[in-house]
Amino acid sequence: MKKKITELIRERRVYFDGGTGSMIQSMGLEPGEEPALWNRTHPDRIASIYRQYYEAGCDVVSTNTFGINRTKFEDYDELIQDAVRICREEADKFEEDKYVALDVGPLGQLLEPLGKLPFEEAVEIYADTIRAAKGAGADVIIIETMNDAHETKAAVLAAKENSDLPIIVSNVFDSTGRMMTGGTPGAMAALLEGIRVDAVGMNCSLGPDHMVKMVEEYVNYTSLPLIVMPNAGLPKVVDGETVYSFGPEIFSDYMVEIARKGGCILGGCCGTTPEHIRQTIEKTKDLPYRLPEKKDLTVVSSYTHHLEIGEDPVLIGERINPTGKKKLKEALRSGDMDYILNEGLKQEETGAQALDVNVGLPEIDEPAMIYEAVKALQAVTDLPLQIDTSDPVALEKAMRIYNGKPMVNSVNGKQAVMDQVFPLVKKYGGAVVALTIGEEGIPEDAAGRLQIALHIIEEAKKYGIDQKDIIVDPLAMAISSAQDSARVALEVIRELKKRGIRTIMGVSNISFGLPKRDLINSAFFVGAMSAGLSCAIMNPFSVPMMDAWHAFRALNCNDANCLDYIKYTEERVETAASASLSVSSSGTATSPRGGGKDVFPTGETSALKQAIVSGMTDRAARLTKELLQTEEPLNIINGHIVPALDEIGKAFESGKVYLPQLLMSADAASGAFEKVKEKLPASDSDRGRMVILATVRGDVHDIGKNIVKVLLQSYGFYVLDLGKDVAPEVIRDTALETGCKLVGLSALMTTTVPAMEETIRLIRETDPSIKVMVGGAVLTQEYADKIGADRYSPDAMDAVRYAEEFYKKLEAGS
Ligand code: B1M
Repeated sequence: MKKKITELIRERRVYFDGGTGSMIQSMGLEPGEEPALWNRTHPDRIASIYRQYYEAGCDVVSTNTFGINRTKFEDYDELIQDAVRICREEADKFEEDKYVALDVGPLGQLLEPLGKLPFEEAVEIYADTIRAAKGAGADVIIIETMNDAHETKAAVLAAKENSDLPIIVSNVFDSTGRMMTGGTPGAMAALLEGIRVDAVGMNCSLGPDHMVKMVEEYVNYTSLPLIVMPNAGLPKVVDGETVYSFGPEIFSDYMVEIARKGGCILGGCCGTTPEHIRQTIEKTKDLPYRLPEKKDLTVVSSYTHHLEIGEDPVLIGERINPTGKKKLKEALRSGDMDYILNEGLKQEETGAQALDVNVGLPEIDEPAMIYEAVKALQAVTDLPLQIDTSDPVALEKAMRIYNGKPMVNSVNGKQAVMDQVFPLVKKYGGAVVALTIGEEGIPEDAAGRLQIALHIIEEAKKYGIDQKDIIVDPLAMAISSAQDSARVALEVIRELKKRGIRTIMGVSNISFGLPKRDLINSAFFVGAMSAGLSCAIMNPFSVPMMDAWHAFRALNCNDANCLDYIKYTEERVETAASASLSVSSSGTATSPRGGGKDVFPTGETSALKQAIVSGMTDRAARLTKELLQTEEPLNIINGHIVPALDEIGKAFESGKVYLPQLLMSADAASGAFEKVKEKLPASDSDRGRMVILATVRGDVHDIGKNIVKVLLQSYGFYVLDLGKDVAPEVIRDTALETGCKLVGLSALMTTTVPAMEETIRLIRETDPSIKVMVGGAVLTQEYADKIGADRYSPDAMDAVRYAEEFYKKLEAGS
């Protein structure tokens, strides 16, 4: 009987096929022709590609369905059925067991907040794809070439909810080791193992040489079989033909290295052929085979990174929790998301490594609010989130939209609660906070609490949830009412530590009802860390608590060479010099890094800049409105908006922030600019003084061009804005058709300046009397001269000056 593919992978190395798209191209795909349509128009050729791969020795061949979904093809379902059916027919012609993988690729649209596609709509589109393949004969689903964590999660959820087939997921990492939206192998391993797929790995983008290193990294994190399908190197165009740098021999030599380092499922991507795979199989099939060892790592993740909960105590910011916080309660009631985001960002700034998110108030719709809060927070911070709710509906909503593997707060030893929470953890993945509360309440002694913890762990196993994903809270009860409660909690931590069980505790509760609470809290915190506490839910604005944490880490060898400690003390002294540190009896204090006070206080000159850098669109718009009462519109552009974008641009360049943050900042800058625009003097435009503006081909940066446009308009020019990514021919033709004699071009990337040069050349060839002014961050006077521009404008005001000069001369007839 044919084995399930998952069984086969457990036994031996399994081989996938190589490039399908590049094979189709080599078989005569016309420029502009859709490869997907070949399932109908050239089924024989598609069958031949499948056959060649099976003959080369592949166990599994992926269907020609990579780009098919309902947003691209009306008859997507028929195209998918055809592709799978043809592959099945070819597979069944072989005596050995051959497998068919339904190939699912990215949708080609960015998900919210980066783009416009809502997460649930993405799930639905993928669900239609999965359903369309039903009954056609696929054995496994491969979700591949995914470069965004959130989209990957949408595809996996759709697959799980609409099919029982095994799921393999392959992401695309670039040469910096990250996905387009910033995710690392560690982040993807956490997310995908949490959500329980059957194999993980990488394909495309890099050649096998680069992938060797990525394999080394990935095997450190995953316990699942690793799939590796590199390109045949980078493509080059030689004599009009696309050529890849690695032929079958070199490619397969690298694949030997990949197999030795832990590749369990091997195949190829763009540019690889049946011969690449045949040689790979020949050279690797007899190499020793082993699955990655099971990792006992407790991890949670965000869309960019994973956070390990183990020997180095982790700080979880407790401030997004309305208990005892009047302002947060008000914000929740009025739906003031900015306030919540600000609390999150301040805690991040102060050193929190994850954020607890609790928005429960009796009078609000908690499921709706937690969904919005998680969505908004993960748009501005990449700290992992701890979803804190006792409402299972709210929990599911938040876990579903969360872009990573969350920490879930909480479950307890009551059967009804475990029955609600564990199925959700099994489905969406998560590390669960297990409170030591049983059917009879909280045992007073350590033995009772330990027993509950062990019972929760046993019960979780029934759902396939490992001990590593249970983090036990021994519960810190106030010593003012039960004095030995600190001692009991520490004993539970020590007992759990002996058994290799991770622990978590809300530390501050211990001092409830006592004065100078931070004194008690920080002493208790040190005691708990010494007993082995893995993570603390605490107030990162409390200086004594942060002091205790830094000092403990230095003493406990968690902080190599005490470098974090030294940096912390330097910053602490600096801040203390400018603002005296005070510890209030409520336990909050001004933090050395600015926490405890609003880091973006309204009215401060840096507030708008900070809001843009943090990607807070509503806040940026509001602050701009306020600033406009005291500052000139142009000052706001040059003094706040542009510097903020420069700062985020630098952070992006140095790899400190990733594309999502860049996009959020761009959005916030555009929001701020919209407000500025309202205040710029409106002027009757004069069609006789026309300027054509465009961002050149290949470049989507249009914030600067839009500023130039509005400023020109406010000076009375009529602007014909052709938008962004505009082809040279379109710009030239528009100038000719309208008779406009002044064209403005914007380009922000070194890679798009050649398109600017080409546009100028086309315009010159057709009408040398047309003047072209150019601008954009990458340009210089020298560059502008080199590409033949008439004017280089370093800023928008200069563009206005040049347009004025130009029309003055034109009108004077010179
Ligand atoms: Co990107 N981006 N970006 N980006 N982005 C830059 C330009 C970059 C320098 C960041 C970096 O790495 N440091 C870098 C280019 C590197 C290079 O080529 N040397 C870069 C990159 C690499 C990329 C992507 C490739 C990232 C990726 O996907 N991996 C990608 C490219 C997409 C594409 O275009 N094909 C990308 C995408 C994006 C976003 C979509 C996220 C977003 C753009 C949103 C939008 O514009 N709608 C974005 C942003 C915001 C930036 C930065 C941070 C800011 C750009 C900006 O708006 N500045 C930028 C870093 C930086 O510039 N510091 C960066 C503010 C704006 C007012 O300035 O446009 O210069 P500027 O305009 C000024 C003047 O130059 C002048 O007047 C304006 C006002 O004073 N001016 C003119 C401009 N045009 C003029 C025309 C004139 C006259 C004056 O006459 C006609």
